[in-house]
Amino acid sequence: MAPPRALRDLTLTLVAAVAALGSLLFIAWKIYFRGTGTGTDWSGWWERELQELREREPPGDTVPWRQVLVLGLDGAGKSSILHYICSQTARKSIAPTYGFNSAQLCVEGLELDLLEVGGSQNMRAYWQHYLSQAHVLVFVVDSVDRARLLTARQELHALLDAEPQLPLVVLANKQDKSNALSTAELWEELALHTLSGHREIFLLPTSATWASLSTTNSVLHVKNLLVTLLSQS
Ligand SMILES: Nc1nc2c(ncn2[C@@H]2O[C@H](COP(=O)(O)OP(=O)(O)OP(=O)(O)O)[C@@H](O)[C@H]2O)c(=O)[nH]1
Ligand SMILES: [Mg+2]
Repeated sequence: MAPPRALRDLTLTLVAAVAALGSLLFIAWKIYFRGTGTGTDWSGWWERELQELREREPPGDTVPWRQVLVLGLDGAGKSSILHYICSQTARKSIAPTYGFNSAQLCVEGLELDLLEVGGSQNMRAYWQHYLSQAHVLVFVVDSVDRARLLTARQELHALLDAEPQLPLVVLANKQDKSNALSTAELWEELALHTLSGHREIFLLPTSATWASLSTTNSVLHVKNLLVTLLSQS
């Protein structure tokens, strides 16, 4: 005799629930053991991710490929600027970058690979590993963070010592703030005048805010500069 319809429906519901629970447990198990099963920790995980990114094959010869390495102390505005360049919109809030952040842009016959590596202290030791693949270094400075200008300068000079030919674009960011240092002041504070005369150096005022989109501090000028610079190299 066939079971009553209500009992059949209840059985089907129970089977579906058990299957869904099983899937959830399996996913939870995978996530848990990805971090702990092989004895690796969080930093080991993202280091492998960075390594893969670094070893990634550039695309074929058809479209010229250029890598823009974006560095600078934490909170300087690297992610905000990348977002602005790629979407032409500003973001109200943005999370700190733990690891890296990358974006691709096809513009005027070039494929630009924009790679930000986070700026927190523990990340800075890894910056230099990304220099050799880069076609240009964009170094973002928080123009109001006077307390850390010396650190920014030391980090920048340490990077440049390793790559004497690499073109440099310094962005004096957060120019929308009333107490921002001017580009002339930052040129001095960052000791850009002491850098070798063979390197191409640019210093641009920027502001990654909505209000600045159509001003002289617009991040869109950075995009134009990068395209001009990288079309020649
Ligand atoms: N007023 C103002 N705030 C900005 C500007 N650019 C970024 N910010 C803010 O500064 C904070 C840090 O910006 P991020 O873009 O996360 O900085 P980051 O350099 O990527 O920092 P890490 O990823 O931690 O290395 C965020 O709250 C942004 O909204 C700017 O031009 N003007
Ligand atoms: Mg960031």
